[in-house]
Amino acid sequence: MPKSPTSNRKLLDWVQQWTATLQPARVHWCDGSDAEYQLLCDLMVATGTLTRLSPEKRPNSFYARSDPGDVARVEDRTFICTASKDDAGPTNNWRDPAEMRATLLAKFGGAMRGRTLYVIPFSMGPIGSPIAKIGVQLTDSPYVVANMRIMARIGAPVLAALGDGEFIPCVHSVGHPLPRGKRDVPWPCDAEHKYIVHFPESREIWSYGSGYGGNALLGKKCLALRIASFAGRQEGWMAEHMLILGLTSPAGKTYYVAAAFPSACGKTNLAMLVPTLPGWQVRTVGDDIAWMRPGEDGRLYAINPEAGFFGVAPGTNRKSNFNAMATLERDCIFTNVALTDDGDVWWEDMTDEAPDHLTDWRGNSWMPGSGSPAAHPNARYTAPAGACPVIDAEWESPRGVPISAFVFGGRRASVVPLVHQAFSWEHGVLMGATSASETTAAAAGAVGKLRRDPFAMLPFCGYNMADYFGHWLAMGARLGPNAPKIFTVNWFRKDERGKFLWPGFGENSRVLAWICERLEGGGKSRETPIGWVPTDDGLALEGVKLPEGALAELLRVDRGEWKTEVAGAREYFAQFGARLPAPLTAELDSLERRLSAP
Ligand code: SAT
Ligand code: MN
Repeated sequence: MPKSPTSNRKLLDWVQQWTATLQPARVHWCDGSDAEYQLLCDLMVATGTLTRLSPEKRPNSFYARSDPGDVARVEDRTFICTASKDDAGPTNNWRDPAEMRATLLAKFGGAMRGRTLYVIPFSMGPIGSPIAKIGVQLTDSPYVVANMRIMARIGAPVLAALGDGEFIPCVHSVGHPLPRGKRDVPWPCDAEHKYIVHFPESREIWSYGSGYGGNALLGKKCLALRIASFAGRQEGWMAEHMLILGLTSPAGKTYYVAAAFPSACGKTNLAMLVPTLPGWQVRTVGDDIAWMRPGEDGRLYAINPEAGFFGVAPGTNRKSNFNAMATLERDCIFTNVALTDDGDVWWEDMTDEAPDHLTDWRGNSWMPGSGSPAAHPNARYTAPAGACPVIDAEWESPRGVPISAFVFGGRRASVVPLVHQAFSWEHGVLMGATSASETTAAAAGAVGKLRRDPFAMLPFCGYNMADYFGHWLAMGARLGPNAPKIFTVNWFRKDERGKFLWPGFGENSRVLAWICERLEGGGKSRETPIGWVPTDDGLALEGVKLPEGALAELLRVDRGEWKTEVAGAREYFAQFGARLPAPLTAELDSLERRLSAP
């Protein structure tokens, strides 16, 4: 590709200005070609960033081991910089935009010395889709370029679509300049000084110090969720932390469902589920993010803005996610999993038994019983979505797919039943706003702690969460009778000995089938104070082996426990003050009344 393959003045000026600040040794405009990808991968093999996996075992696939200080998203280093602190809201880390710019400009000054600055034009969403958005990321990490090529549409076709139009500028540096004569490290970063920074009002992203996942692949959480959620409120659409799946009934009718779960709670497994319920079929549109707009017919249409899966590897196997395993057979990048002695990858629960010997994610020799996991719990694969055997025929449709139902979920050992349906859109918004989940390894910090994670957007909402609730209410009013129906699921309820009550995975199709029946006005259910719950014979359970009493416990709604939930929700809502939309308080009051009614 020529040195500057665009005539977009704004883009050229922006690249030039940042080149002056970052002082890279050279600038490379990414064309997104396969030849470029191969060249970059070869380069990273030479520098030790990547290991090529055995071509017999996993063709065209690579392995990366990160710095142990750079293994997950860093929520306490993620900032929303709006002019007014209240516009970021109490759930975000706010910084004054001018102060943050000054702090970061000092960090970015000379940050790319000795390195190549890669310019990555990328499209979130099918190129040319009316719902898609174009960004341009500057980065000094070839690992980021290679991952972005899988996760988004990048390069020359994006520049062509951009023309002289607007793009979202994204600046990224690993923060590890390379003085002349100094040897590079396999995973350069500045682990102690990470900044993942968003300026939603001017739609800019600045990320410094990390090379990992959502911190560094700026199209994903930074653009497609934080900036897009802000833009969606301004422009009347929605950017959500949701998988999208198509479910076809034995009668041949397809329903598209969008489901919000926090990171590492099984979105990818659900999106690619192999139904155990005979006659049903699941197809995948996306596994992490949904962008949705009302269509001309008044229904809500969703696209997957991504082109790949950045999934949690540990726990993935042929039983838990057959289709993911098939997707991972070639053309992938694996990060922080373990390496087998014959040049393949392994992670916890990939097979029933661990190999006799491995090299773990830290590069140490590992044997079963070593006492520490071989793969990091947030080890990831980066895989092209098109390789998924059950990818939906419509997954790249520019207009998107019509959504019939929203599902909220999280990890809850108690209280929340297997499935329940909201009485109304407003009640559903309350469900989303009050959802909570036990924390996972996807973000740095404690694992297994229950925290409120509204709409699974706590780490990803680019503005005041109370205004976000208001936006949901407004979208419902606009969609009226075309609004999707809203459900909450919980695959993770446990018995008193701490064992999961529900087998999950493919069996979740039984819950999805009930949801579809409800959409058609059927689905045997009973009214409870918290919503519609299946009757004891409401779910198709032939062939599922549940322990004695498990079903009753899975569907149990305990008024006392739910009153405690309501009290917790009130406390949580208090932080939003007068900004909390009144209909949410009204919904919470009604719920409380129903719980207290005889
Ligand atoms: O944010 S990441 O893309 O690293 C993964 C996640 O937390 O969902
Ligand atoms: Mn996610």
